[in-house]
Amino acid sequence: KEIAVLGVPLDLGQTRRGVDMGASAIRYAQLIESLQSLNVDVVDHGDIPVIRREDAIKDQNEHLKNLQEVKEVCTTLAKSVDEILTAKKMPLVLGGDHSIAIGTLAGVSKHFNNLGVIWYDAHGDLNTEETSPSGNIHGMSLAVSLGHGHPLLTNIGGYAPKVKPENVVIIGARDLDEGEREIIRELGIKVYTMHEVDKLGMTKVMEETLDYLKECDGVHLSLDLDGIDPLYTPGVGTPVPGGITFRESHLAMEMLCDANVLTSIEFVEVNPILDERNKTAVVAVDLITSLFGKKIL
Ligand code: DIR
Ligand code: MN
Ligand code: MN
Ligand code: MN
Repeated sequence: KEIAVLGVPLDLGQTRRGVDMGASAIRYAQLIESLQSLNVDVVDHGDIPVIRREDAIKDQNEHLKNLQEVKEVCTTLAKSVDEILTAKKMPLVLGGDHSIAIGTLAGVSKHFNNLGVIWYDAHGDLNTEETSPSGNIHGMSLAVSLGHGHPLLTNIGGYAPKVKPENVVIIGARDLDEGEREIIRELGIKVYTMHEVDKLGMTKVMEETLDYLKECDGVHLSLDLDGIDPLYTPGVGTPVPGGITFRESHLAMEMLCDANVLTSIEFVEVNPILDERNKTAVVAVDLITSLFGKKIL
């Protein structure tokens, strides 16, 4: 199956500059070449057009920053992802900040009746305009995909919700806002916080995750690089100590590869300006190659 790489140089879902260069940093870390050396059929579809911060509306709702701009970019992204899946290719979306998941999932979910989502992240991204302490849409993208949030976002693609709460698994959470804890409780979302990762070990976490999603007809992996410990991935806008290790993440990707369940993938929040010599993008490429079958032996 052909892999279609799509960059989304959007930084308007949060306030730190530089995450718009994430897709370039991942390409510079030899993503395409590394996949080709595994004999993966990969085509780089380039970047989708985004609105630059300089051109964003100046007078913004501080509780929902850059709403119009994020909506427009996610609408374009949803169309591109939809076309990739219609052409029977697999989308590999590179952020950009995590608000782009709204667009990716809007494009992906119409192709599945029962889409599963693995949200690999230090955060829940389950805020709404009412609960968000920051007003940043990258902290709302999972809530929006579940149908909770501003209608301009939840209705992208013309339907909501994109995902059912019982088909979502969050892995790596260690920084949740109070409103996010409430929605997790209300909707009964499956969460493996760092407590469970420590206690069960990544093998069990992934076995349980795969079992939990076994009725799904597709599975999307949304991987926020801040899910991994900032020791390994310092180039992210909101680092949180005590994260998933490099080895645990490798194992998780290898188990996903062996299970052969993923139907779309996105890697987000790489910020080369905050990084150390592109270390975070290199880890991203390393994890992606594990997803596509790279083995040590
Ligand atoms: C925080 C941070 N919970 C917010 N979220 C981040 O702004 O809603 N998500 N960084 O990845
Ligand atoms: Mn306020
Ligand atoms: Mn996130
Ligand atoms: Mn995060």
